[in-house]
Parts: sequence; C-alpha cells; structure tokens
Amino acid sequence: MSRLPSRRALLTGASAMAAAAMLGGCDRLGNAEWFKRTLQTGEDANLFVQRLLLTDRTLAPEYAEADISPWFKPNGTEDPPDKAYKALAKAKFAKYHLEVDGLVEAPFKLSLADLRKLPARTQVTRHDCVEGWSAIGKWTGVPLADLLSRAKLKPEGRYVVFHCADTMDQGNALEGGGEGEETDEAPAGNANPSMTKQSGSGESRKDAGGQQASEDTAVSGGSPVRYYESIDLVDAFHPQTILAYDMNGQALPVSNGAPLRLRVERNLGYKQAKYVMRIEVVESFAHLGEGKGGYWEDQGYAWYAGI
Ligand SMILES: Nc1nc2c(c(=O)[nH]1)N[C@H]1C(S)=C(S)[C@@H](COP(=O)(O)O)O[C@H]1N2
Ligand SMILES: [Mo]
Repeated sequence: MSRLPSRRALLTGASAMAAAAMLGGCDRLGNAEWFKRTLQTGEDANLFVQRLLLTDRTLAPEYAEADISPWFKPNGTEDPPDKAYKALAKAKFAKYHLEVDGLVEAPFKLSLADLRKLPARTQVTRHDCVEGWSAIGKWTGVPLADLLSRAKLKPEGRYVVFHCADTMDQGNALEGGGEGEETDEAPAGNANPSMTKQSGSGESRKDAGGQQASEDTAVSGGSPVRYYESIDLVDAFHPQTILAYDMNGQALPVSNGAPLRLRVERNLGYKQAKYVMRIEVVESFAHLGEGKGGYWEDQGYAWYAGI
C-alpha cells in the first residue's frame, strides 16, 4: 500500500536536489542565509527548487575582445527626458545614488564612486533585442548577488525590481499606430503582434498628440510611467548578472543607460534595464504598473524572456 510521501519527505528531497544543484555552480546562492531559510519554508522551497532544476545555470557565451561590435546600437530611451535625471547627468553623476531597499534587512544607498570600489566583473556578451538585432559589448560592473547579500534579503523576497529614471512616452507604437508617431522607443518597433495595446486599462497614458514625453509629463493616473523591470532570484544571483557602469572599457554613455544598467545575460534586451536608480526586493509585482513585472510586460511582452 503506497502512501504519498509526506511534505517533510518531499522537502528533504527538494533540499537534497538543491544541494546538488548548488555543487553545480550555485555556491553563492547556497551560502546565503535567506536561501537556507527559504529551503525550510515549504512551498517556497518547492517552487524555488523547481526553478533551479529547470534553469540551466551555465553561463551565457562570453566572447573575445575582438568580437566587440564597433557600434552598440542604443535602443528605447536614449536620453531620459526627466529633469532630475538631466541634473544628475550634467554633474557627471557625482550626486547619483543607487538605492537598494524593499524586503531586505539592511537597505542602503551607494554612490557611483562607492559602486566602483566594489569587486567587479567584466564580461563580453551578446545582447539580443526582440526587434531582431544583436550587438556584442563588454560590460564591467558589480554583481547583483553582492548587493543583495549586503542588503540581506528577507525570506519573503522573491523578485528584484529595477526602477529606472526614464519616463516613457506611451504614445508611440503602442496605441495601434496610425498617428505617424515615431517608434524609436519600442523594443520591437511594430514587429511583434503582442505589441498591440490591450484595451481596458481605462485611462489614456498618452500625452496629447502622442508626442515625445517632455520632462515629467507622460502620466498615468497622475504619476509618471517610468521604465521598470523585474527578475526572479535565480537570475538575480546568476554570476553574470551585474550592474554595469562601464561599457567597452569606458564609462557607460547616456544612450546606453548611464550611470548604471542591468546586464542579466541569457535574457532578451528589454530585461536589460538602463538608468537604474533603485533596486527593490518584493514578494510580488502585482502593485507595480499594470502588474506584469515590467514596462514592456505591461504592454503584453512575456515576463520570462530567457534566451
Ligand atoms: N530604462 C530603460 N531601459 C531599457 C530600455 C528603455 O527604453 N529604458 N529599452 C530596453 C530595450 S528594448 C533594449 S533592446 C535595451 C537596449 O539597450 P542599449 O540602448 O544599450 O542598446 O535596453 C532595454 N532597457
Ligand atoms: Mo529591445
């Protein structure tokens, strides 16, 4: 007479599998206190272990310096229209601070100079935009794992959200076209049918005439719609997930996301948040934007954009 294994037995099995997965390269994750705690909390553990096992944790291909593209095409926002950002840029980001907060024990702020003093990782990788172009670039920055370890995740933390400086103009490409608007902000131009704006949000997020947002004027229900993205903890602790401040050996240009942008390799271009101002650990992203976990996700793109 067979019995279903007890929850405890399942969990023990799950922990064993997780331990095996860790030997395969998740050591940093395995050492984290919150991760051990997560493994003891039932459902979380099962979900988490599933994701570990389903995810190939091998590194994204890394290339030689000779492979670096002579031109890394900027896409989406190339010069954030926001006043606050412009002021920071004008002062060469001397007053910039990255904030790390949310479901963490020890929230903190770091200046760009502070970030540059932390251990860094450099990687030459290929960026793939859903629009159909790719480019190889060299990125140097701080592993996100280090920042999260420093902040000490609370056990409820499941996703990492990147809040960006740039207010988006929802007027282009997303309202079904036909108004002659420019499409330079779209990750896929008009190429992807999933771009069609869903109806029913009940509010127009487009400024009159569908023109470029100026200052803080692209609003939804009165607040600016800024670019944001989110990833889960497996991607967050992946060794190639870094917050890059250098591109091709030089300070990141504004067009590519200065002063700090996410590189979450093995994910499509729109996950690579530029102009990152704040990193927030959350349990759910339901309360952000339209609740889909990112600016483009809110327009219908997949949240999980692994490649
Ligand atoms: N803040 C912000 N991040 C963003 C975007 C954006 O418009 N704003 N565009 C995304 C898209 S669709 C792509 S392909 C890449 C482009 O990065 P690049 O400008 O360095 O080529 O940034 C992504 N991150
Ligand atoms: Mo993109």
